[in-house]
Amino acid sequence: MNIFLSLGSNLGKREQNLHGALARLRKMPETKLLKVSAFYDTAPEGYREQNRFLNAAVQLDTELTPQELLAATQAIEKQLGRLPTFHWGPRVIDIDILAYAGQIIDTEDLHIPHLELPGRKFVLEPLCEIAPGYLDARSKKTYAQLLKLLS
Ligand code: PH2
Ligand code: MG
Ligand code: MG
Repeated sequence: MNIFLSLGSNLGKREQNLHGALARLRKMPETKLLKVSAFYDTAPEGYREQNRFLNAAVQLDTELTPQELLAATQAIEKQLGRLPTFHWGPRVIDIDILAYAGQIIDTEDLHIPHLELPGRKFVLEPLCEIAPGYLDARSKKTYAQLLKLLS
């Protein structure tokens, strides 16, 4: 299945936080991690007065619905000690659903594909390492094309 998540951390031990998230994703029910990108050290975008991030992208297979996957990733964020902060503020771990099997879903708490995906190099760079030819369901462009548009 083509389900992609992005991971990001800029508080505490960033690498350990990403590994902690990956270990927990691997333990989710009915779920298999298919691909994991390298970890990318990136400058903070949006709100700049914060630490650099470590970002990664993963591909997985799961029987969980998009809403169940959202609940599971939010539970992992909580387990790893994420506390509420301001929009785009620093976080121990952020797990965002980027794409779910080509579907377009817009509900109050969930937008798939992720609305900010096309403008974010820190998302597209790791994503292009694992799935450059995958078609973004909103823009109908591949991740490689979207990344190219940013440079
Ligand atoms: N996440 C944000 C805001 N800005 N910048 C980088 N480099 N990496 C992130 O993961 C990131 C960000 C909000 O989710
Ligand atoms: Mg995010
Ligand atoms: Mg998030």
